[in-house]
Amino acid sequence: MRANLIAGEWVEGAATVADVNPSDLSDVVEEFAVADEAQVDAAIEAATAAAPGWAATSPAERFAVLERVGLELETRATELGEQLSREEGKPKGEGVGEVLRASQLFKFFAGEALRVPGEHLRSVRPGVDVDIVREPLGVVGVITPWNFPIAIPAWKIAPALAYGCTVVFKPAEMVPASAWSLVEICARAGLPDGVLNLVIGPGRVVGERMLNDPRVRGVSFTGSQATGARVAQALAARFAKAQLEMGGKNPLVVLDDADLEIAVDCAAQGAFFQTGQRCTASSRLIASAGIHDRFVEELVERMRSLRVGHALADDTDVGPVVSADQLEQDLDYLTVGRGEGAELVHGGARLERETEGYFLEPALFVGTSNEMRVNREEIFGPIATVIRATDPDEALVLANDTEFGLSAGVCTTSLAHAARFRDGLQAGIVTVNLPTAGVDFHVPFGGTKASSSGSREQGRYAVEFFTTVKTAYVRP
Ligand code: UN1
Repeated sequence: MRANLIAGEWVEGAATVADVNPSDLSDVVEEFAVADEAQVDAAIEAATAAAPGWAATSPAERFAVLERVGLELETRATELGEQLSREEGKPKGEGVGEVLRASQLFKFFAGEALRVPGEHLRSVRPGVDVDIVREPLGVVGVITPWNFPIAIPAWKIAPALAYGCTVVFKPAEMVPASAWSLVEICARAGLPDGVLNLVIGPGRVVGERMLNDPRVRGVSFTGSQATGARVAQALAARFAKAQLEMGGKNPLVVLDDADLEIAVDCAAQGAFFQTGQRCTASSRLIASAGIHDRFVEELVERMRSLRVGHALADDTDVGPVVSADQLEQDLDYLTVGRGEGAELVHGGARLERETEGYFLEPALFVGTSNEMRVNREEIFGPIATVIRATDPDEALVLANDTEFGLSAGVCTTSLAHAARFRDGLQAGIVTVNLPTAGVDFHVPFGGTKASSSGSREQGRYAVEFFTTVKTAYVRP
């Protein structure tokens, strides 16, 4: 049993939660302590008590701690990557890659701790100076989803610590092992007690407590739209800051002049890798009339070659769906799509493997219209749709006809089309001849419309959320 970290102490809970391997339901990764309300309060209390001390540390001290975390993550990438794949189900290579990304995030924000921005101006009043400084927000809540068990915690916790905030961290209960390992590494890297607290438990207990406590000055959340709305409401009611990353229904437009191989590669990776369980997944493939049939044919060919299996097997391209609930949701959408008249040209079958797991064959619907539910709602599984567009103009209209705006891509060899779609796509992230998913660690991440709310995550833009601005007028 692995415990929660509160005020520098590893504390057990009244209950535990089992971390089960979705590739092999007989394999329990570990049991984890579940925090109750009093423990969440204690974690908030500890983060509050630790806040002034941590805010007062020098940039060099914060740099040193974050860099140590980054280095240990890098050294242990294989071990932690396999643990991640075991608990979440993404193939080993992607698990290891994700741990390396977490390492890079910590190293990046180690550097950012050294260059917290500020400004010095002369006042409009003679003899007065103006200093504009950024101060830590204070205690922040970090609520993370199950699909990136270490990278998303890293990209919230690393900037929080770099900019001098203290943290109460609630990871997804389905994948606590990666979160626990990250916190354990941080604790050993020299963080003072209470600066980072881990409270594993359900949203209705742990999350709610954090949302309603006035000492928590902001919450950075990635997860579903419904929960995001709840977070936003609770925080708005007490004027605390919210940073929300939610769903996507990301279009990938394939124009007649696209390089077919690149387009198929982008679609297969973007739609099906990591079992389609990414908010940046290319779930709506919009192909213009002149390339549509060839694109579908080649994509189906590629799908046939994808090996679905145990996340830790060497030859697996696509791992299992994360849970029984998620699998049920995916299967429901397959039924919904068929009912709406979409044609399933490949996949959608539950697959038997040596171990009992949630294996689902990647599925492709064609002949879909943008009005169908399978084109409006985020499925979050290995299911993509194809919409036929008459020309680039219609493709752009279809791409933008969605409530979401996280990521959007276009495949084209025309510079003019590339420029037009880069400017015209309504999304926080736009890609040209690249998958809509799989982003860099040193530049901003986030969306428009109903995908995101609050300031951007990652890169130097992360400073906006984790700090407040103080304007000091000084007459020497
Ligand atoms: C990526 O595509 O590399 O939950 C990152 C998600 C996103 C992260 C995607 N917040 O899928």
